[in-house]
Amino acid sequence: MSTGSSRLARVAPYVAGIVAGAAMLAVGEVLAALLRQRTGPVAAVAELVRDLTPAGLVKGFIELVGTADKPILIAIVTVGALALCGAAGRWRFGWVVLVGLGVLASVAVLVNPGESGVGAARGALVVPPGLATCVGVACLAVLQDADRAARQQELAGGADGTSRRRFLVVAGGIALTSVVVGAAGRLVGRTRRTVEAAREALVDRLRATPGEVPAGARLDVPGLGRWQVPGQQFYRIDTAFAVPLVDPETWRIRIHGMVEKELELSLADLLDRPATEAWTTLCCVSNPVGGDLIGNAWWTGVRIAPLLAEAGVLDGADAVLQTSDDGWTCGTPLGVLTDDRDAMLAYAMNGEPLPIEHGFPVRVVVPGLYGYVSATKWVVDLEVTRFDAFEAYWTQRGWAVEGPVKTQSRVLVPRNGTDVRAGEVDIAGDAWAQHRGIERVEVQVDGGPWTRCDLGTVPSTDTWVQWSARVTCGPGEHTVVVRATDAEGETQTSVRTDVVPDGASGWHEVRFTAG
Ligand SMILES: Nc1nc2c(c(=O)[nH]1)N[C@H]1C(S)=C(S)[C@@H](COP(=O)(O)O)O[C@H]1N2
Ligand SMILES: [Mo]
Repeated sequence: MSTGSSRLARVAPYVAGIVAGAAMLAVGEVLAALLRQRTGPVAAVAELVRDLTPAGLVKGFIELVGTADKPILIAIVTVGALALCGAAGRWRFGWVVLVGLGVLASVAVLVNPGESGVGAARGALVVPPGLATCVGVACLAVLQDADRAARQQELAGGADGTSRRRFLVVAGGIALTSVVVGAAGRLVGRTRRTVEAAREALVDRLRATPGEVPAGARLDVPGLGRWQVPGQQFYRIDTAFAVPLVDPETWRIRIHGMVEKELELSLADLLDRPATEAWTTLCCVSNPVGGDLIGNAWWTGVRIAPLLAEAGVLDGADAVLQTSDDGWTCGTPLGVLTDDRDAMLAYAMNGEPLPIEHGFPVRVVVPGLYGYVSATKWVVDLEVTRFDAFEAYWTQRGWAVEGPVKTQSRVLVPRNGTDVRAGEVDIAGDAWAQHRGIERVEVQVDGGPWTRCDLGTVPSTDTWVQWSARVTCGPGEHTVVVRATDAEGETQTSVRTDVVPDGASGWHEVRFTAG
């Protein structure tokens, strides 16, 4: 055996590991791009590393390298991952290292504050690292097998190098494919980056105010959470595995159906019209009692009522069928779009262009209705029609045709199952009954009398209301129940129902221990 081939035999396990690692990284990136996720697994890990690094160090690093911080961090993560994979190549159970990296990347995308989403949208986040790990592990197995075969042949003497050549061909093939796949990933990801850039370019054109939280809306109880929810932290619900990427320059909305005159508007047309700004709390019909599929934001856009008036709604219409760029539909009662509430085509959220995941460039926001019957993201079509003429996406799947928000309240402080100091205990949370308003919130501790809570002051009936109460709790376990009464005098029912077909009802209950 020549020294050349023995040297090759020595580095072959590392090559196997690095090439398998490269395949893993490439597959992860291309899948994330195909699913139109904001970041690939590598960038997600880089962001996690940055977030876990002490702020002082991060600041020093940015001062040192300037705007090159992200590419440098991504390069470090890439090289680090490949080095670990290289080391793993030497080991029979090297796949464990790849699985470990896959788990790390999955955690990184799941905790990434820039990736919103629940349910399917959230689950889709782990598809790229998950499948990439499978591919990486498979490549490693193939390469380690090929290396083992070559080694055996070399040990047996009469090596003519065929097995070693085979190893090289397989490794070269996988490496080349990885480069091509990785490059394809960059190319596919470009659409997302283009729309992201178009969104950035709109920041100054919108002239939306950032929304100043009204004095007294936010109660000062630790753990209660924000009254205004930033876009990045806003709950996300939609059926889109790959978020729609809509070019704001070519976006149009068509208003048609039972109207005298069809309207078609571009984003520039909307921006030319009088803007309306309002606080509106959005919530999801599939939010269980005490759940967190709810958020409050400052929306800027154009009211829908004047647009419908301009189009001239014909007699007999009672609904508007909304359609999104990705074909999702919902049916909204005509009445809530033509009365005096701030039902709007929103183009800004908290003073910025809508985040892509929340409907960029334009979505509908309607105070008082659950999102599934009103809040179409990436909206492109409003058809004035009749409820008996269509079935929308969720009504086809067993959900109610109409979805007014039910009066609800939840305890956020203390959290269920936590310990507090005995004595005076702060109980706090929020309550909502959009477009009716919250008049009263009461808590009941350990089945005792109902205590009326202090309420935050809110600018309209369309938002959630924070509440708090101070109660005395001796050492031991306690149960607190909350109930809200809307401004029409209706107290929320204690009857627990499931979220299907028209939203959960029932009182939220939390247990805690004082000591
Ligand atoms: N295009 C589209 N719009 C949609 C949905 C959807 O699946 N597709 N889901 C709706 C539902 S069920 C809710 S609760 C709200 C959630 O809006 P958010 O993701 O901005 O919080 O969007 C609504 N708009
Ligand atoms: Mo929803």
